[in-house]
Amino acid sequence: MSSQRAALPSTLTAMILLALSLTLFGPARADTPLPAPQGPVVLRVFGDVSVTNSAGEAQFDLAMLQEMPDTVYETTTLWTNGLQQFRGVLLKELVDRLKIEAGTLEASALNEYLIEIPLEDAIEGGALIAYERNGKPMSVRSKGPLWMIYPYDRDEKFRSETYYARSIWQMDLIEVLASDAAE
Ligand SMILES: Nc1nc2c(c(=O)[nH]1)N[C@H]1C(S)=C(S)[C@@H](COP(=O)(O)O)O[C@H]1N2
Ligand SMILES: [Mo]
Repeated sequence: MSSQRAALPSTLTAMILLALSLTLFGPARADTPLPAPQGPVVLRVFGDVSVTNSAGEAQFDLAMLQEMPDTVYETTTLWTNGLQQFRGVLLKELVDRLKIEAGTLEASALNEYLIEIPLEDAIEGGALIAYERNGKPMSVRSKGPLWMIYPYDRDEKFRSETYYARSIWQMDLIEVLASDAAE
């Protein structure tokens, strides 16, 4: 009996909080849940993507990536000496956040390098958009600020030309190619 009476105030509280947040922040548009970047843009996702925060694309500054759930891979790589610790956002997190459900990703880098990354790599234990190496942000000179990393030590399949080629450093662009266009 008293539980029903207690439920009413909490519902009211929730409604008031909702009304208050709508007043304070304005109605969030369903198709633009991404906030605008405040700092320098480090990654732009364009093409067949509907979740955007800019004209036809999703832009991220470093802080936005850092606020997303992070993953750490400890692994050696072809390009570094000794065990490395990479922290970043799983490609899966990015893809989920942007509601990308089909197609192929074409990632490109500051040096114009371009590689296709299949959506199948967007899984737990798959591609990681690393923004930190051994606890520090990566400069452009040391293959940053974003470097696609795979857990090479964990599975032999990652120690192959296919995954080495997808290990794109200085990544700044991802184009989402619609599945029909990619075939
Ligand atoms: N930004 C960028 N990432 C890149 C490349 C590149 O040229 N630029 N080369 C790719 C390829 S084809 C491979 S096999 C690996 C290894 O490159 P490396 O042999 O130059 O070390 O990095 C990949 N990532
Ligand atoms: Mo390569």
